[in-house]
Amino acid sequence: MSTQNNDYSASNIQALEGLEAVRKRPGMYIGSTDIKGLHHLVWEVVDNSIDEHLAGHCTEIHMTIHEDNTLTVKDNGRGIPVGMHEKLQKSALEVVMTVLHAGGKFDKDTYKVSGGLHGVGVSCVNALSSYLKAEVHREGKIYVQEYAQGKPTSSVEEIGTTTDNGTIITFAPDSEIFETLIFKQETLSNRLRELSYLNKGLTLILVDEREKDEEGNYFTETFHSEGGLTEFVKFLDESRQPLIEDPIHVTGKRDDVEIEVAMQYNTSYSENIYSFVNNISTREGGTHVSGFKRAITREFSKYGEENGYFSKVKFKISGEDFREGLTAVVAVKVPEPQFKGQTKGELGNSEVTSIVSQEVGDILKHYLEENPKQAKRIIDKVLLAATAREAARKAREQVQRKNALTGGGLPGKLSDCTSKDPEESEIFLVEGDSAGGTAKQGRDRHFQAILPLRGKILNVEKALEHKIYDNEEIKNMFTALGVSIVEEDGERVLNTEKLRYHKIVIMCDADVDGSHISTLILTFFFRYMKPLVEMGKIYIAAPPLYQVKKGKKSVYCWNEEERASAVEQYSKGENDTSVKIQRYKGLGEMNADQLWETTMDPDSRILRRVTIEDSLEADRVFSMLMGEDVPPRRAFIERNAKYANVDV
Ligand code: 0RA
Repeated sequence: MSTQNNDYSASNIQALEGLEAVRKRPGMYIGSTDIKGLHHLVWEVVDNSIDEHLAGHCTEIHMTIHEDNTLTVKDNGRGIPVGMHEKLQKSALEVVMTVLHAGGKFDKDTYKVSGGLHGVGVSCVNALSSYLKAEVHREGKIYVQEYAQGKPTSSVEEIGTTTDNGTIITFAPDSEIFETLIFKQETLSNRLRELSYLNKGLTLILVDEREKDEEGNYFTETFHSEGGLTEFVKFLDESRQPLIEDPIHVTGKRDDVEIEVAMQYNTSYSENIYSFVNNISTREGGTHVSGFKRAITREFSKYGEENGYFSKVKFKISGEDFREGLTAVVAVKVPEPQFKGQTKGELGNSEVTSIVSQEVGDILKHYLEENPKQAKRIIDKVLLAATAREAARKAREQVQRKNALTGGGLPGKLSDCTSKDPEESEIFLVEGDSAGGTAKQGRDRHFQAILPLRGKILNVEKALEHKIYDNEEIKNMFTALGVSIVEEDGERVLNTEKLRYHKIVIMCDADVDGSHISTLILTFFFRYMKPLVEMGKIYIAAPPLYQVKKGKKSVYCWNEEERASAVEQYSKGENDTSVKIQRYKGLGEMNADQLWETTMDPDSRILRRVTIEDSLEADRVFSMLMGEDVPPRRAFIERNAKYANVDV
């Protein structure tokens, strides 16, 4: 199969050494070899197609997940060049596919996505794939080359003629490298949707050949947006009530920095600012977001002062108050972005702050002058936010003072662990007093604490902040965990220095009510203790759904398949196939030993860590599941019914 010759030139060896390095230390190039790293491969290929779009040459990107979990990305860009590379004396296609960082060296006339977090080059994808095929349609001809673990297994072959332009990359991630090879449809779908809003006019199509409908058609989704960020904001606020009719839209360019912002105010209390640099999400914000916030505070303050709206206010209005109920997308394109922070998710270029601040400021000032009705509505909301914040501060201080008076006492309901080392301590938040009792008996008291929560906890999505401090369960969670909300420069931040447990485990019944309660607790963490979620401290316990028994033997089952196979195994060679199945309706039905064994014992339990892999989607889902609006909630539940643990 291999047509590789043995006459390695110096450059050949260099190229292979580069790719060897990628295989030796994949983490250095794609972050990790888990499911995140796996998807990183896809983004690497897609980024190249997006670069073609940014350069004005590509209007469509097709992504296909094949049945065998290989993946194809097809674009109608210019096609990877195939001519002879003078210096390396081989086809440019082979150079792009096998030389580290070669891809970007060909044309420098646009902002490259590859300036950012990704940008290790499509050759990295090649190095980490057991098989890859590159097909190029260019100048009337079709060219193909195949590779294994980054090494060509064929020369660049001309296989036919074409009237199209473009590149088709098919690859199989290498099982020697990756812990999992299964692409997640939802992850790919969410990012393609996001890319369609960030690149208006571009069509992105996802086909998943692993999923067929009744008529035998593959799962297909098409993403295309003409409205860009304005539509993005509307999508994010789908289940919220808008405060102004249309999002405020800002576009501008200064000193080679391109800016686009869309912002909308809604009647909720949450602030949601999503930011991007060269199409890459900057989860930790950075200088572009600082510039945006600065403009909001400055322009609204000025407008409010000048129009006498703040004359009666007796306390300081903080920056946060101007952003309550604000959903915004801030996207910039920067020629040479510097990424900072732990996960490189923060833009560092200092010049960007004032550029964004001025551009957004100019348009916002104009908007407020031209739209006094809308401006008044927003200012009224700001005043409400400031008043509520003042009330929340008082309520919080009262709770915290009370704690101080009672010697920082822990909640009476908490059965604490004996260890005082947060690194080894865990807390179980348990639904109901009765399950709490069982958990208390079953636990290892050395490192496991139990806090029972009563029934349905407060839905924080619908409550004002100061109200949440009246709630017993919520107060208990703050005190038991040892975290507090403090104000720094008028901004609320969660102080986690005194966090008492490194694992916070939500343990609810495996039924519909239980999952509702989990969602309420998660909503609380997401809105008021988000850093704990980001730090990966929040877990969900997975109690078994069934116990299948025969004589003295028994086995726990977590899903239908396990149950079916257990029943089959136990009934082997017997006429009587009613062997005994117990369905656990609630945690309370297990005795303490069973609960320990199945759900709490670190050696045998299953814990699911809660991540904000896609906080944008999480926010939308929380506001939808917990909000007022019924139709989207029903649609979501129906769409996801097959994933939910349906109570039987
Ligand atoms: C190098 C140079 C040019 C385009 C590309 C690579 C390219 C790479 C990929 C990967 C997936 N799709 C792609 N499309 C293009 C510039 C081509 C030119 O100057 O004609």
